[in-house]
Amino acid sequence: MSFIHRVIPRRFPIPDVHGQLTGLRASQVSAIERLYRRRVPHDKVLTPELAKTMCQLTLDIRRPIAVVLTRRGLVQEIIVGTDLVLSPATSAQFRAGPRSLRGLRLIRTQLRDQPLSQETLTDLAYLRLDMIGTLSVLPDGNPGHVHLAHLLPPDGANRLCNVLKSVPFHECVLQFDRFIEELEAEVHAARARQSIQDGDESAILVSASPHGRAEQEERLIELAELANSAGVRVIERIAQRTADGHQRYLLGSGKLKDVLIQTLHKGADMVIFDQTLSPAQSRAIAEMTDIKVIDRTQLILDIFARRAHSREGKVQVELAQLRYRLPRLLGKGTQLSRLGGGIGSRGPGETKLESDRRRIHDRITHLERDLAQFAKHQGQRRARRDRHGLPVVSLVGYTNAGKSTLLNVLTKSQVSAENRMFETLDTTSRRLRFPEDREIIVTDTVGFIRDLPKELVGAFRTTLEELHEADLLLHVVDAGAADVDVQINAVIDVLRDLGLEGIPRMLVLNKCDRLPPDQVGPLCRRYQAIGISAIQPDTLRPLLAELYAHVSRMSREPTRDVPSQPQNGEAALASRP
Ligand SMILES: Nc1nc2c(ncn2[C@@H]2O[C@H](COP(=O)(O)OP(=O)(O)OP(=O)(O)O)[C@@H](O)[C@H]2O)c(=O)[nH]1
Ligand SMILES: [Mg+2]
Repeated sequence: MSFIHRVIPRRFPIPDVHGQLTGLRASQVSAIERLYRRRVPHDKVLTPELAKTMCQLTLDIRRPIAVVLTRRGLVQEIIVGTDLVLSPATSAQFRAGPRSLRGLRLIRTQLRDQPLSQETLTDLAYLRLDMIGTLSVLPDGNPGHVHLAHLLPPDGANRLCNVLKSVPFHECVLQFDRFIEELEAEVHAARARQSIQDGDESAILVSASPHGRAEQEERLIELAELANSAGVRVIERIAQRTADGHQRYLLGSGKLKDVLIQTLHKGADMVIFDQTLSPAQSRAIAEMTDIKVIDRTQLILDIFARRAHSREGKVQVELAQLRYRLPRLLGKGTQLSRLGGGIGSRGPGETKLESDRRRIHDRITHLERDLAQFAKHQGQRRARRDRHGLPVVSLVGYTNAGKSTLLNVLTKSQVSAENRMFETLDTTSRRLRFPEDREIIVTDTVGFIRDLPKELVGAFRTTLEELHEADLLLHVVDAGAADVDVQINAVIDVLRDLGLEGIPRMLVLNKCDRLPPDQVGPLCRRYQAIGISAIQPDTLRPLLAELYAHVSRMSREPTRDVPSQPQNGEAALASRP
């Protein structure tokens, strides 16, 4: 008998038993290993024979034993002890997307008969198992009660799972294959209803920082605007106060698990963190889940990638994306693509991400060379413009403050202005002619935001350097924003970083039409600003008067010897009060 046993070739190498094996005898481990040979018919949760052997072994080793079963009834994994971690091979082979179940069920023995613990139900939801269950071991080594639970399709309610009434094992009549087929169909139907309703990709937003609730909420509102600007629908916003410091996952692992469970349950496609994830945090999270997890910087880079139209803009964005990804490309082979990926397939493609660091370095060098070329041409453009000797007024400000709208109304142009963040990436210059025949050049450029990713500042340096040519910076502020001070300071910080604090500045409070009329005056006095509404041309007179006065004071006199080219953007609008 033993001879036959030895010569029967194993069709598959027997995988290891995982978990708490210390102190077990080799014979005990081999006995547990032999469970890998068992088969369970499709319609059964567990066979009586397998249940009985598991119970006897449990009694022998005084530790719980879990079997992870596939839908075909094979034993995929055996875990001894209470810690439930699937092996990387199993996680890779059986993926759990937000739209499906994992195709694995787990049944674990327990020495005392107890209902399913909260922790066990969390594992069910986190791992998106088909089913989870415990099997109590009777003192004589026979199976006692079985406790089973399964996930529920998302139905708007917050119930994640359903716990079935416990029954003695031999009375368990659940027909597993039919049950799981119906459950899966319901999950799919619920997801299909959701995608028809919304179409777009969806996300759960998370802020984890030591800041107070109000500040985090304010930042989450801005993050939601950014997400919308990237075409991502926000399903939920979660603020979590954490201790300052370098957490492995940015927030506690229990809380992160909660977030991931919510993401799976609600069918969201990704999690977006307001805080920048360090390369180590990105890697640790990627090892924990298949769900796409990105941070605010990646989101902003993604918006830039969507909006970049000019060749220069595209090069700048790709450069910023690669610089952001480079330190994050140190992970293990299979994780490279997931780590680097943005929202869709925009920006550098997967193949580039999977290439080695060397090639990314080469690409960066190549792009930097391209950018230097652009910068040279830009220098020539500037020189040409300088010969005209016209004063340059540059519009700067927080994204969505109304800079492009103001350029359009001042210079009768048609630059794109929309209610979404980072609509403008490329610089546009247009002439504004005052009735007195004095001309200036007005330039509109990319907007700023608090904590502007440093990769972007670096890559957009050539675009932003144009601001050095300005004789006056018109700082446009959305007067109706909830956090006017924060926005003003964020812009001033960026200007300082760019070494532009020496250029005269004029503060303009835009969108005053959104304020009650009696608040406009006091607000303007408080900030020593000029109040306007770019969508109401009549309100621009004081601003134009100030502009005219400013350029008149400037020593640079406009030269008249170069005939001005006919321009689309010539303004006939201005008139002095
Ligand atoms: N109510 C009101 N809306 C305005 C005003 N000025 C601009 N807007 C709106 O604000 C939104 C953003 O305007 P843009 O001109 O694109 O803002 P921007 O500063 O150029 O934004 P970025 O290019 O993203 O940095 C658009 O929907 C405009 O119609 C205003 O004075 N009042
Ligand atoms: Mg704009």
